[in-house]
Amino acid sequence: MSFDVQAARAEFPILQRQVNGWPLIYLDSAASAQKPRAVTRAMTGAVEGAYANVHRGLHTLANETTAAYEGARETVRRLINAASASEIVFTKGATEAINLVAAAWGRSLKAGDEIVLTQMEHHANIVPWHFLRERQGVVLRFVPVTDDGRLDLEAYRSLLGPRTRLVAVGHMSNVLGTVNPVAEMIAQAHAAGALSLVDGAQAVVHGRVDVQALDADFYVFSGHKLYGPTGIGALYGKADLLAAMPPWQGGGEMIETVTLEAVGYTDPPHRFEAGTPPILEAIGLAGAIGWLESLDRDAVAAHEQGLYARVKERLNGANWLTEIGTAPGKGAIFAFNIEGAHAHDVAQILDRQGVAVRAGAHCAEPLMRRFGVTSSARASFALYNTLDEADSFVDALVKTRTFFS
Ligand code: 7TS
Repeated sequence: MSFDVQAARAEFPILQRQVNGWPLIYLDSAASAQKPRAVTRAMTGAVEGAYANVHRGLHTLANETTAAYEGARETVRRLINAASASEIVFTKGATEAINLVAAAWGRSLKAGDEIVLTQMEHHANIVPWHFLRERQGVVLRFVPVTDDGRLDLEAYRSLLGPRTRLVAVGHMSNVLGTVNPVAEMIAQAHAAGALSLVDGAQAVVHGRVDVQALDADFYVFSGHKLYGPTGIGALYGKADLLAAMPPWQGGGEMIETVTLEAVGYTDPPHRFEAGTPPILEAIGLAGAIGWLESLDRDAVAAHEQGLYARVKERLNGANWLTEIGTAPGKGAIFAFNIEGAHAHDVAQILDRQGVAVRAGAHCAEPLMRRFGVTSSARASFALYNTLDEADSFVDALVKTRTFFS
């Protein structure tokens, strides 16, 4: 198999848009990806064909919708090769999934227990752990980042100790593009008697993930970056860990029995899905995953790498621009600053040329601080971007630079 980018683009009507009189060049997919027709089709199909609340009906539509919702869980299981669909908890996204683990699993942590994080984490994988520091006296330790944007693995090993309870690490940085050696890090965490949580919000989009091969204890991601809808994401947790965890939110669907005196909780995953879940969003996510699985994902990854390589090649020798993150094997994310220019101004001038990039701290303030900047611009590539777009982006950048020199 191979990958036909034009055929893929045809599935994304929004890519036909003009922006400020230019054809849209959407390079902000790391923030949120555009959606293929498979997503709209799946969601519209449910709305117009089979919709009711899940799990609680004895009528046909309720049963059909429940089957579709639980089918979506099976699709997510397949995507990350979990052993069982009951190890997949639907959440609002990666952020909510990490908050769930911090609140439910983290509740038993004691003052002095340690969690190892890294300097390159998204705030979603920092702030929930700070809650445990503030509320329970948990100690946070951070793996430093090298100048080229890798984790200092020697420092990581030295941070692991008898009090380490959890290592929580991003699989792929949303700023640097670095792909971290999580399998190796998880093995070392386990050797130290600690559990692992992997933030796969970026990594799951660009490569195959196998939670069993990684031996990850928890793995989280968001649907909207994976070409799916907003409002849906997943928490994978090993069956025995989820089974031992107390619930987080309470309400309908997560109970076994309720009396005026007591409650009994149901088994995972439903124990962690209080209330009416994001039914249509889960069905839409399954549509996105099904569509993605119809592609040759290795060829897609090679295509994305080719886009990044083209930008790098075209900018070779450009001394007016500094890239943040140059680790070997990094993914197709290009964070940069233009000398003498604020990233927000760069993004606005690019927007006037139809090019959508993100600018700011990318919800990674500790990482920005590590590199001595307060913000950067960031172009992030998706499977629907073309080499022509990569060229146009560089042309637009060169033009943008003239405003500042
Ligand atoms: N983890 C990583 C690595 C991310 O990149 C993001 C979102 C999240 C967690 C949070 O995901 P959410 O869907 O729960 O919000 N990253 C970005 C970004 O890079 N620009 O906007 C959002």
